[in-house]
Amino acid sequence: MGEVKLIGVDASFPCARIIWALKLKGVEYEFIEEDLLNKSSLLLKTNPVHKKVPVLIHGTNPIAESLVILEYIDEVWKTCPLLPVDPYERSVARFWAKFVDEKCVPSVWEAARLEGDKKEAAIVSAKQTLQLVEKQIEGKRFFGGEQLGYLDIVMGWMCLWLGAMEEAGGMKLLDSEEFPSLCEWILNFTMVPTIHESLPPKQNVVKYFQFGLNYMRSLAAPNAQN
Ligand SMILES: N[C@@H](CCC(=O)N[C@@H](CS)C(=O)NCC(=O)O)C(=O)O
Repeated sequence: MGEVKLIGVDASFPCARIIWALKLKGVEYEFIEEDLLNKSSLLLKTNPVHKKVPVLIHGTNPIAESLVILEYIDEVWKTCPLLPVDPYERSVARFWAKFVDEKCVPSVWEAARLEGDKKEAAIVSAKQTLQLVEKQIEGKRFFGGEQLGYLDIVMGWMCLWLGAMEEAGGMKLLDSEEFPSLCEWILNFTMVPTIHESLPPKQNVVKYFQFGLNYMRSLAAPNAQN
């Protein structure tokens, strides 16, 4: 099958997605910790377009972008299938995965980054995107149905990283009154041993986000519009 290596950072949720998928499928891999402040020649060579982690290296083939990597893993290692079998259900899972990465995560980041009145408006907007996800999990144990699947792994950032973003950004988005189904799903998801055992310590993630937020605020500072 070829050797499997994962270039990543411990506190990153796109990297956690790949770790979960590999572990669920029982794939042995070597984790190569990346220094994002001093990117390695291996990262620059294997992901020259985005220069971001995660990158999966299978044999000599590099694969970048966590959603792409998840699909690759699911196609190559057939045990514990992640994507639904039905083509329509697959398309629905992909739709929500794209929504989460393009709308949900950025809106939560924006709410964390902003301050003052703009923060309040950004919190309302972030909650609106989360409400759309809440509707998707209502009455279900997992996004994948009775079994954890691709979309659960994609949404997995909510089980720890969302709370860390709340802490780093001084805000509260998710509570069990407004988001009962998402909060219950977080418990179900976190109770799966493979997930639970491979979560990084929350304080490491909070520090990682604090660093990121300070950096983003420093970039926005000279611009009066932000
Ligand atoms: N869309 C990418 C996002 C990956 C991403 O944002 N990675 C971050 C770490 S969490 C990174 O490598 N940042 C380095 C940089 O932006 O220079 C994916 O899903 O893989």
